[in-house]
Amino acid sequence: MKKYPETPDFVGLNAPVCEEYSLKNLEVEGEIPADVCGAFFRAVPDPAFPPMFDDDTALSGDGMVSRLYFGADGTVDFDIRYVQTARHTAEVEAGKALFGRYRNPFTDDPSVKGVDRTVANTTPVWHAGRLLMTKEDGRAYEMNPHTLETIGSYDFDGALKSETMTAHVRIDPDTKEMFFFGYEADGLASTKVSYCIADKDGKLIREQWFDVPYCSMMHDFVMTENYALFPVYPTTSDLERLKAGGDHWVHHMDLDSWVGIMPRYGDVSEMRWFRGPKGVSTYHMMNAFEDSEGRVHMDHNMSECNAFPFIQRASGLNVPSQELGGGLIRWTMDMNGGDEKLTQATLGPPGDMPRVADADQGRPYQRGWYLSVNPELQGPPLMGGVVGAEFNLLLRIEPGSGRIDSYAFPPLWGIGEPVHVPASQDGHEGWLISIVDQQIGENEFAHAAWIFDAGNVTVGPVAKVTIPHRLRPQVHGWWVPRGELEKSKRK
Ligand code: V55
Ligand code: FE
Repeated sequence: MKKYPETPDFVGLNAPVCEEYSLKNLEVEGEIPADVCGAFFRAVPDPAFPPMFDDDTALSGDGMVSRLYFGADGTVDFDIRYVQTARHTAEVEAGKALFGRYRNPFTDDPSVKGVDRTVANTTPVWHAGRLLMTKEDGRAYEMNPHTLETIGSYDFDGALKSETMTAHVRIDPDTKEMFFFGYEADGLASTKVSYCIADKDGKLIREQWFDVPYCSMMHDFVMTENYALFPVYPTTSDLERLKAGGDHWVHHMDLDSWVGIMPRYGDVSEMRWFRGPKGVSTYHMMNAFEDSEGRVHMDHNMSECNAFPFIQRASGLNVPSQELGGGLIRWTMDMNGGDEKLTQATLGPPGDMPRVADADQGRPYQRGWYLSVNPELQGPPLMGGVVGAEFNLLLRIEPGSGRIDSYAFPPLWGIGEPVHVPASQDGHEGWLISIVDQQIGENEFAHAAWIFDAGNVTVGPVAKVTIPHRLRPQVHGWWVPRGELEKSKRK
């Protein structure tokens, strides 16, 4: 039997768990706020079989959907199930891995040629009463949000032409439309990007395609009230390299970054391109908005180089995470001006996993939250997650005033991306829920869900829910209030 490699992607906190299970009535310390009633869905990559190649990345792990359910009676339950992707199903039948390198089908076992190879492991997206497990290299899988059973690959009732769909959709808080895109829309290393709008009922009402300056790993995008923004960073693909069995992505320090901006209900021919700095890399945008002078501001967790060790290796780069630089960066683009210039300002320290309240999407906003690394940590961080070490600092930032509040974790602790739960009380900033991991022995870990008052993170959690089982680190999550879940199309 092949074994999992002894690499950071597969050991310690990242050791595969490979188990579907349910836990009822979890132990709660403190008081769960009444607003916290509903489901915290999480996407967890967990490779069901040792990979074909020992240098594989945690990003290729089979998607699992997990749900932490906060009931109206104060009980908390936990469930986790594999997404039954075509890929997972084929590998279960064979009893071994059949798909090769990250996003390179030319390295697959010939028996699975043509089989959908997405692992649906990045974000559980909730829209129009549907739960979709997404990954940017393919189409989403629809899940039953009550049973966590897989319904199947999702193409918007046959309407979607794009072969891919981002894991980072944007939902307008007023119209409830879902805006999304897909890069490599018609195949590997392509410069074609789809831009799509689904109405509040989930019907695909618009799909247009455009070309980007080069094929880029476009992980996220962002909307304002009037515009769609498509940031492009210089991590690029190449079909010949893929055919030769090479890496999907190489990062280029000497290549420009770009932001394409078009009216959100406009035509792709109206796209305007703004040129950003060379060599920079961003996975997630916190938000974007317009001001009264016709400028568009985009706040994003930028670094000076691609943060993923496996992409750096493929690019002949070796920049340790503490030297990645960047920060929470604001790029400002003047829609009245005629040139391609943008200006850059720093709002906060480096970090990732940004959040704003759903109601603030695309609007001027007073506060946001993201994760960072505690510069004063007197000991080792917790190794694990997709970039090597977990974050250990929760930040609340007021981009207007520059005020930053934080909650720091001790050595050997880590925190996953929070979801934001709105408050019913006027003026209250709501709540944040995150999975918190702690290393308690050589190969032993403890896990809990912590609930913070979003407006007062410095005092620490108001409640902790113990999860008495090994958890592999999640990528992204989504909060679905109970009322929304009940309205779901699937029972
Ligand atoms: C990311 C995650 C992915 C991926 C590409 O967080 C980028 C960034 C979990 O999979 O395939
Ligand atoms: Fe992401």
